[in-house]
Amino acid sequence: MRSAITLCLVPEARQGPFVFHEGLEVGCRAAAELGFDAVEIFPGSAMEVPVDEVRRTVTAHGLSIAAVGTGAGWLKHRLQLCHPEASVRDRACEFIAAIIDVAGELGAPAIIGSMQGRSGEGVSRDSALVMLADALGRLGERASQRGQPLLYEPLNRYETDLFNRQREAATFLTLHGLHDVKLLCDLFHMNIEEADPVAALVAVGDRVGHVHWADSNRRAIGMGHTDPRPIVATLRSIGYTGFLSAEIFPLPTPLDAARQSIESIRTLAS
Ligand code: LER
Ligand code: MN
Repeated sequence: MRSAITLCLVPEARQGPFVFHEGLEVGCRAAAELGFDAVEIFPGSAMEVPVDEVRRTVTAHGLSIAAVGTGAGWLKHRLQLCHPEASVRDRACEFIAAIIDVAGELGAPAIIGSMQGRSGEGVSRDSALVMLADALGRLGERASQRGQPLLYEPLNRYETDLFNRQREAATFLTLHGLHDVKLLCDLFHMNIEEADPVAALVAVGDRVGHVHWADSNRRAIGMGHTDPRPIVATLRSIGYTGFLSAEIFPLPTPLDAARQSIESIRTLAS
């Protein structure tokens, strides 16, 4: 398994679960010095990902890009895939599609986490799921044309009511023939929602496309009460060879969080 660390380019997301916030060059230099294989980027939009410049910076540091987040569409523009207004849903899809395109050029998948939205006034959960399936179908196909999966992330109950657990999400993807969509298994959300995270990973097997490597309190693995050993053993047993990406709070300092993350990955999963 390969190591990655989050690098946020959005000032509005300063309080979010991202480790580096000082720009691409500074974040890449720190990630490379610590020995990470890759960075996971959280940009304000596709326009903030100038492909040639990003490729140059990342490769100059011997890194690759693990994934690109789309959550700024929600955070900055309040776009989401199951919004009651079709025009907002369309803009949400366009926002994500543009990120899929630049991520694809950089050899990385895009993530749909908070952009999935939730049911609400005028949208029942059932109709939200129809909208979600439709969007994942179109966006998954676009990702696949660029040689990438699309990463769909079940979130905890305080962030969405669409899917909180891996198994239900995998069943939904299969039911709708969404073969281009893989699951992003965030260990922080799983700690809240899964009765047995290990059993959940076994159940979804090769649907696992990416892992957010976070402890129970969303700090670096080792700073909370999750036991990562059975999780790593299970990921190995299901043949997972993708990224363990530290999407965590930069606590007590970004450097401490990053150092603890890379040490845990080296010790347990390299
Ligand atoms: C995104 O990866 C995530 O985990 C969400 O909790 C962000 O709000
Ligand atoms: Mn996550």
